[in-house]
Amino acid sequence: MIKSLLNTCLICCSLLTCCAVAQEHTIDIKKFKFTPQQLTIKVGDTVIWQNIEKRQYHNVWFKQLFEQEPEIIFPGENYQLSFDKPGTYPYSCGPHPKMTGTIVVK
Ligand SMILES: [Cu+2]
Repeated sequence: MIKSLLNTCLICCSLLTCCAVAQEHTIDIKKFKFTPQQLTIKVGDTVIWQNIEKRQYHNVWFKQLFEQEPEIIFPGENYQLSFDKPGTYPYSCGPHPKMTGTIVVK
C-alpha cells in the first residue's frame, strides 16, 4: 500500500506537476484563539481562517505584510490568503492583540 503510493508519487513528481499543486489549510478561530496557532505550509499554499465563534468577530492581521488592518471576519465568515514566498509570518487579531498565530512557509 505504502509502496504503491510512493511509486505513484514518484511518477507524478517526475512530471513536475502534482507535487506543485497548491494546498488549502484551514485555521479555526474560536474562543479567542487561532487553532492551530502555528501552521507550516508550502510556497503557493492557501490558508483559510474560518470564524466559528457564536457571536464574536475577529480578523487576521499580518502587520509585516499589510499596513492597514484588514476587514473584520464575522462568525460564519472566512478570510483567505496565499503565500508565495518562504518565511515566517506572525499575525494577530486587530481587535484582540493577544490573539496571535504564525504561518511558516517552506
Ligand atoms: Cu479577535
